[in-house]
Amino acid sequence: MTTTAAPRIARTRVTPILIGDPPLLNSQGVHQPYTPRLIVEVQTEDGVTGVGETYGDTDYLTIAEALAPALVGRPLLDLNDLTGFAAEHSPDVSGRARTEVNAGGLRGSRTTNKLLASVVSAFEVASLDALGRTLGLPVHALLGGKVRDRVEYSAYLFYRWAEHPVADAPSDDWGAALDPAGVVAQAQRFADRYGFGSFKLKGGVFPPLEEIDAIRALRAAFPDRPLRLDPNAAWSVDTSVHVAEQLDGALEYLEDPTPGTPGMAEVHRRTSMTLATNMCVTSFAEIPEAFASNAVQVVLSDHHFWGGLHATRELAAVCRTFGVGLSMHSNTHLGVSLAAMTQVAATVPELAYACDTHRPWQTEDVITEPQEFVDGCVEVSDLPGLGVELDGDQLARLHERWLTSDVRDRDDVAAMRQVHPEWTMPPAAHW
Ligand code: GKR
Ligand code: MG
Repeated sequence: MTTTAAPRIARTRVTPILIGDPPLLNSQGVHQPYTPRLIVEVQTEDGVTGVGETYGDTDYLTIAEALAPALVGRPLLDLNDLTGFAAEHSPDVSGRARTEVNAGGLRGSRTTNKLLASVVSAFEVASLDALGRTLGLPVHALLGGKVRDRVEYSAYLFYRWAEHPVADAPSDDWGAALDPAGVVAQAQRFADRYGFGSFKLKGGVFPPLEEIDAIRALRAAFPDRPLRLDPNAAWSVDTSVHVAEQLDGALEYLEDPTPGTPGMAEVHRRTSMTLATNMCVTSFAEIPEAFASNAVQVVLSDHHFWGGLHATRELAAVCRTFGVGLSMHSNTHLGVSLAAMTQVAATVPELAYACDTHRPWQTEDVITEPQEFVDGCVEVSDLPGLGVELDGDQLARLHERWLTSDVRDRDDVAAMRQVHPEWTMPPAAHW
């Protein structure tokens, strides 16, 4: 059934862009100098335009480019069957040949449904932005209203090189962080510059004992701040248990220490450590087993791969029902995604943990006034829609970069090979 009163979609636009990214290290390798994102625009027949952002690798772009023209003529308000509609209008990307490109592995299994949901989320957000602008209401009001005026984010600490090892790469002045002292210095800078009150260290880079030392150094430097460690499932169950015992009392939570729901359940059973995930619970289908076995105590939602802002609120309700905590995962993103994250986070009463964001690592954006982090928080905009304006010149510049580059997919393994030619994708639980 379709809604007839709402304005219809008259025009859609999908713009692939490449954004500069620092040499951040993780269990697979290192971030490339540029990473793809997609900016989606939805314009109503009244000429109101809404914007959304999502992952930009080839599979996402392929789906988005097929879905965008099919949406023209649909009522803006038909959001509840957007996923079904998208499934009908999507090309099959399941069999696309891949080499080792697997950044998706850092976000759990890479299923066709998740690819679809990630694309749908951008169109859902753009539609809500357009609807809010039409009605003069912020997106949070369309979701039932905000329960807080500011959303707290945590500082996302990465081991990193000072510079990319290739010519003509973007650069910044953060310097290298390759040991506990470097991690503490990075955390101090995050705290001084943005006021972040909690810290997450991306682990899985160095042997676990070195990462334990880094957390201990952070604990000594910031005795009262919540700390998290996320090795992206690089550890075996036994290693995870060892780290959890060593860091007992030092961590707010341990994130995805080991792959898979059964492994996570065993780590929790043997240690009582609070475990968070953006890898083993990434879709509704993965919830029953994980909650029944008490494998995770905090789900890190990502409105992109959960399918949008309404889906995020549905996830919040399920978590509430089962007494599981909720916070937010992030990947390299710009201000449109941050605005969507902030709007939906503002509506979830039980959000008890500061959300993740990569945004401070980005030095460019596609919005005219990038959000500021004050005391680690982003203010919840009450302006119509998402409360951000696209910067057409910036969008065109980053799209031009995409057009003139051959980077189409995030590939942390290939980036690492620039320095270590023998590097291959490390298997999960390799430590
Ligand atoms: O940006 O290197 C990274 C992270 O490792 C990212 O890809 C993860 O998916 O941020 C994510 C996480 O929390 O696991
Ligand atoms: Mg994670």
